[in-house]
Amino acid sequence: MESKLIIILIIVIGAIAISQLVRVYELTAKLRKHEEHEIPVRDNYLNAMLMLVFMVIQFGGLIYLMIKYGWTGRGPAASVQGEYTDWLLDLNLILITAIFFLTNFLLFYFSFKYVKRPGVKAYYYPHNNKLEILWTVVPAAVLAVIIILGLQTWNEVTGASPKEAINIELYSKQFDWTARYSGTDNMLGKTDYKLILGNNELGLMTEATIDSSIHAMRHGAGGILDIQKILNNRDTVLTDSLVNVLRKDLGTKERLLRLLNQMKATHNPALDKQVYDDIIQRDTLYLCVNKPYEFSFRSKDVIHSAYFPHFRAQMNTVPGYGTRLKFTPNMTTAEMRKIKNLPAFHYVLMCNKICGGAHYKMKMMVVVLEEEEYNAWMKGKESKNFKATYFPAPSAQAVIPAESTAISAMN
Ligand SMILES: [Cu+2]
Repeated sequence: MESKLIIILIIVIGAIAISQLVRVYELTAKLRKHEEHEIPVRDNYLNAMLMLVFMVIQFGGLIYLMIKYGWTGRGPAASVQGEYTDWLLDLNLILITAIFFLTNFLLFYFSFKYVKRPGVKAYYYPHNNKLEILWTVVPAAVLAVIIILGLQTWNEVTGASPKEAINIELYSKQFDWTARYSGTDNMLGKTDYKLILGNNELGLMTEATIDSSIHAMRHGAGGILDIQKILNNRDTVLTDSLVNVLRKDLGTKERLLRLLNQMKATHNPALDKQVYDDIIQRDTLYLCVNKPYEFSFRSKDVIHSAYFPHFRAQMNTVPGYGTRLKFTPNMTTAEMRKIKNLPAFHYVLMCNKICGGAHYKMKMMVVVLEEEEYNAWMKGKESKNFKATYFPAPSAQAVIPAESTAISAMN
């Protein structure tokens, strides 16, 4: 408290001192019969020199940084689409850099050259149509070229994937990424948020997952039957506010149950196999070099953004709204390690939208493999598809269908 007071006091006294000094300077100038707006010739020449010095420091600094961190500081792109966008960025950067040097040179050099000299009057030159046309048409033409090339690149990068593209879903939530490979059929099975349960975190849709969600909604902990039991128990006294909360919760769950029953009625069990061969993968995303990938995104909670800096790809993930992105990795992790001379380098997928407290660590490692290595990895994964993880042991496999028939009998 005291130290703050002293700091404020120092600032106030400092301001008063400066204003008094300025006042003294003005008065002495008056005594010397010298008006304050009359700048001495010596000061003008000094300022002109400083203009040149500033220009040299500015240009030198920029060139130094470009040499130190590489021309753009980006490093090589690791995808086909990334090479297109890098080409466009380089073109823009070349133009911007050239114009920067040219305009800044003119600005500072002319300030130096045309310094005010005693007895020299400035030349009055108010207007020139030719010049006006020149500096309107040339930037317009350059901008048109940039925009046309930009639209072309945009269409290439965001356009539809080729048919043979591998489908992968990336599911975002606070604070991690889960990948879902589409399995042997290259088709991602259907999903619904209402099916999200402990053993079905991505809400995949099959007859069995619908049944277990219906079961959980009715019989699970905090389910409809539990709430009804509390509300109907005449031996306990509930406060009004608690009754309200419970009734609201009950209403929501009854509505969800109705929707689940509708889902069950319209679900086509023939589609289950699209879900069962899907492979859920955490922590590391494995990709095959030179294969086109089509990524679909979902979000469980808030808006996240899937950012693959080395592949120059980014897309928001939005709750309740699917988004997509494509790229073809064209450099394996091993190749990039060699180019960067960093033996421990890894590609990453990061969240690029401030999405909450642990946003900073919401990332997934990405490993790009040669086709052979990738196929070997995938072979090991195929036996761990959704079906295998959802029905872990043969004994459990027998229990769940029995349970589900019991549930459908109850409904
Ligand atoms: Cu996030």
